[in-house]
Amino acid sequence: ATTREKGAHDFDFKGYMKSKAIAVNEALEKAVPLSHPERITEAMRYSLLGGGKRVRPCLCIAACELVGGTQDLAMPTACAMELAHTSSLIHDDLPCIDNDDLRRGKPTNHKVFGEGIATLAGYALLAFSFEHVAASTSNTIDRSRILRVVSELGRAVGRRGVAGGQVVDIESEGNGSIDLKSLEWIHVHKTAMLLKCSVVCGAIIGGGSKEEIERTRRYAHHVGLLFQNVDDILDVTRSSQELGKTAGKDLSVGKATYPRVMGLQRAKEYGLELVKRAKDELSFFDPVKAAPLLGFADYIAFRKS
Ligand code: GRG
Repeated sequence: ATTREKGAHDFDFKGYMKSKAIAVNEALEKAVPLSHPERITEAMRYSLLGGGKRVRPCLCIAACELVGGTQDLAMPTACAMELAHTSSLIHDDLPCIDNDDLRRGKPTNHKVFGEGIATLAGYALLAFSFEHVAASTSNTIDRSRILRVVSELGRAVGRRGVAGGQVVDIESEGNGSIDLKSLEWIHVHKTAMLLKCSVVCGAIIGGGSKEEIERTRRYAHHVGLLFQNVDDILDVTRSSQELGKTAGKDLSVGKATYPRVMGLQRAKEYGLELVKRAKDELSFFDPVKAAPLLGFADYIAFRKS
């Protein structure tokens, strides 16, 4: 292997993620201090600071660094991605949507603060994500880049992104004959859009070229689908372990998943195809600089839980 390839191979992905997540947690803590009216800030902080892998902010920082920017320049934008993500989780758990009692092993926001406060905390987090990018991004960053970030974020969370994806997901509930195209439409919008937005905005802030930005966008598109593909496969394999090797999950009932739409074996093969496609987009970059994003694709593809 050449020195460059060796460098990429030796990359300590877990160490990288851990150090970025610590920095992101500190920045989030400072961004939303406890203040009047305390009840809503408490609710915002409960979901924002109570765990979470910080995947989106880490992707944002990694993309910024990939194109020559720094962690500090990317931080307000990286935090904005987590603020918007947290907002969508709070709203997703509400009784009127998924009606979940637990999130990250803890009672959901509305279980602790009530539905009214949880709804408002979700809105406030989403609104603040935009304010934070606009108000806290360094003055040294060209204003046109900040405008592009705000526009990408708005698109990613709105009707052409996360919210639209959730609507189609709700509408498709109980549809036993959903095809691959419709399944992926939901995943692209509900999950991949904010992941794409995170890397794209990182690359914008870092001063990436059009080609660099679009490469990272396509990379994250495949990673987003991979994320769901692996989730669906783990769901089946987990159930088969619980039920004994021969039983397994009945793939003919329940919500639409990759194994249900294409069969378990084909779904696994497709996962490998997605990780390859994601990494192919990065072959354009210096492999040492692309190591965090390459490591991230492997981390998603080969995770066990
Ligand atoms: C307020 C933006 C907004 C949208 C409202 C409710 C809704 C519309 C959309 C639901 C969006 C949703 C829950 C998508 C699933 C996203 C997903 C893959 C969540 C899990 O992400 P991880 O694993 O979670 O990164 P952690 O806990 O690590 O943060």
